[in-house]
Amino acid sequence: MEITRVEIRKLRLPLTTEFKYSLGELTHKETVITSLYTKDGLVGYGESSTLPAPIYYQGSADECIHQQADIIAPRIIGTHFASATAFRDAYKDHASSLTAQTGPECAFWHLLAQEKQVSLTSLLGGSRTEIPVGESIGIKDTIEETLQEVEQRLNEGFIRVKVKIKPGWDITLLTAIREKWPAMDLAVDGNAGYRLDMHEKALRALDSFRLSMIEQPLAADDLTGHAALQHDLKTPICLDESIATVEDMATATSLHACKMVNIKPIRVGGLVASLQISEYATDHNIRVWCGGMFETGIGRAFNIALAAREAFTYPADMSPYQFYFAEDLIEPSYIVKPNGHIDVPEQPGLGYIVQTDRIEKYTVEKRVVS
Ligand code: OSB
Ligand code: MG
Repeated sequence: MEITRVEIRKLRLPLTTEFKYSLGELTHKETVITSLYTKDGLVGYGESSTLPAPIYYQGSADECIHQQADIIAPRIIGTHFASATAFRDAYKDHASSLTAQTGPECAFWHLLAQEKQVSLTSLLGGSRTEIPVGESIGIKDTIEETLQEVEQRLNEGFIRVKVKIKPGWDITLLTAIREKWPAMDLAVDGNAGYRLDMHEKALRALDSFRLSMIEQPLAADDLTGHAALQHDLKTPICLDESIATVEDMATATSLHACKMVNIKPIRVGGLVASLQISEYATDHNIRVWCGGMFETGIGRAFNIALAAREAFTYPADMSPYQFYFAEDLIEPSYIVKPNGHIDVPEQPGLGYIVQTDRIEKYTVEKRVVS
């Protein structure tokens, strides 16, 4: 497969509702859509989902565009690649942003699926026909608002709910949720907002809410802190921000820093690393599941295919686009069925039709390398 042209677009999409978490507040979404063109006339799409500020993880949209256009594109144009690993090897030690790496690599998987005439899911070794999903609920102004959203999601069939927490927005909230729904599958995500020395009491108190996991309570680099906490808590700790590579996963495993890991292609540079990390984790009895970062349907298509692998046993963060955007970049978009699952597409390629006119409509910047 030989790439002849790379198009990189920065998109700005208004959010239909703003989203707050421990580090800040989002009012609109920026994302980078990468398309790869081959000599044989195929086009592959991928997404590097970014946030309007370089919070959460590395890589603003602008940094992504710079690395994709100036570092990655020149290394992939004109060369024949037989596998996604070979493709990734062409730039992985040269482009430091894993966010920037994700879009091109996913676009390459999309090309492979088209060339081989198979679904992305079967290319990735997935066998599920539907995946269980849940919502990630942001920090609201009032507990009442959160309860209303939880109720709405449960009515819509969502199988589990994850609520964002931060110091001071945790115990009272969880007490209120558990009072109404003693048995629902409930998880929390601290987005690295706690410190073991300052918030030990609250962190220990989380153990009494029968949570299915406590996601990333402490700083990304505080693996020993997570290990100390996991040692004392019966609730599984799930790492998100801490795990960027399979080496991080190995370190976390040897420290017993977690019992679960949230795998997001966008955080680890694409699907090659997602597969490596998930295999390492399952081999070491760490439960894996697929997270998200407000991708549009293009990025979500890769997350859905990944979550269709047997190892991904916990429901994915996979809210439908309507929760965030006025329209999706794929049509028809995926839907959450009343049983709380999303159907895994079986047709060859991405499984969804990319809406190029909508990509164009939201594009605020474009770079072409050929
Ligand atoms: O921690 O999982 C996270 C969004 C932005 C940054 C970090 C996180 C999230 C989410 C989004 O929880 C979940 C989704 O994409 O549906
Ligand atoms: Mg998280």
